Amino acid sequence: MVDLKQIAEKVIEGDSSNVAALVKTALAKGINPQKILDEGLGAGMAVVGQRFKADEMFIPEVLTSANAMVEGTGILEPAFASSGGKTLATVVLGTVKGDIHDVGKNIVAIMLKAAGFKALDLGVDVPAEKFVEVVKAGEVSLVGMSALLTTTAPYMGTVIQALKEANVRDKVKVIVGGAILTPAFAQQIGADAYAPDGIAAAEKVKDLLA
Ligand code: B1M
Repeated sequence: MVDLKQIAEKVIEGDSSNVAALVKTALAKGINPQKILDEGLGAGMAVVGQRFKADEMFIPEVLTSANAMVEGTGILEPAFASSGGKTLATVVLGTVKGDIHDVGKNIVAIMLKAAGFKALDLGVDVPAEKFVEVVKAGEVSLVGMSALLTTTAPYMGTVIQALKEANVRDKVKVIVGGAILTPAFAQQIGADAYAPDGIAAAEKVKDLLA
């Protein structure tokens, strides 16, 4: 019998190969993928989040755990289709036009994948039209934008305006982040949420799409 707590522990340890092996065994034993996600992988990542907030774990360790979680969710993904489990929501991410900083955005992408979302990463220097095109085309539930420059942050507002003009703003939630941003700025440009780091971003996205 696979103990889901063991999966959680291996996520906390950042032990990707054992996470993969245990998730495969759990699936083979017929355990529901949603249960594996919630009580195994997700439970482990929740502890990682708490330890990060308490300064007991730091970014490199958090990323190792997140990568282990991503490994596990990758194995679960095909099983979701046939299990009746919730379909994983897709979020689209990008660093906005004029800005090529991507380290933070990449961390956010990993955290969102670790939280069980499909993260479609558009990269850097992303124009409003590209965000609109992707939202119009598909099953995207949320748009995440990153900006690190005082000069590019206002472009996030331009993207939100473009989503409104394309009549798709209501289809998606919008979350923004980047070192120079504040919750007040996020509110001012009409975003649904602001997050200061990757862990908080994953928590906010879960709340927004609950
Ligand atoms: Co640039 N840069 N840079 N830079 N750079 C900053 C941002 C700067 C603060 C440095 C400084 O002057 N002290 C400054 C901006 C000042 C300002 O506008 N207020 C600056 C500048 C001026 C520039 C250039 C204009 C320099 C020049 O050429 N004259 C130029 C601009 C290029 C462009 O984008 N068009 C430039 C270029 C570069 C490099 C290419 C050399 C390189 C980027 C490489 C890359 O990203 N691949 C670079 C770097 C590395 C930095 C610093 C040193 C580090 C950024 C970083 O990676 N941080 C940065 C100084 C600093 O921030 N201390 C600086 C680590 C990362 C983990 O944190 O990105 O904040 P961060 O992400 C966090 C959170 O903010 C949050 O979660 C992340 C994970 O915890 N978060 C989100 C981020 N996005 C989120 C999205 C969310 C939610 C949370 O939801 C979707």
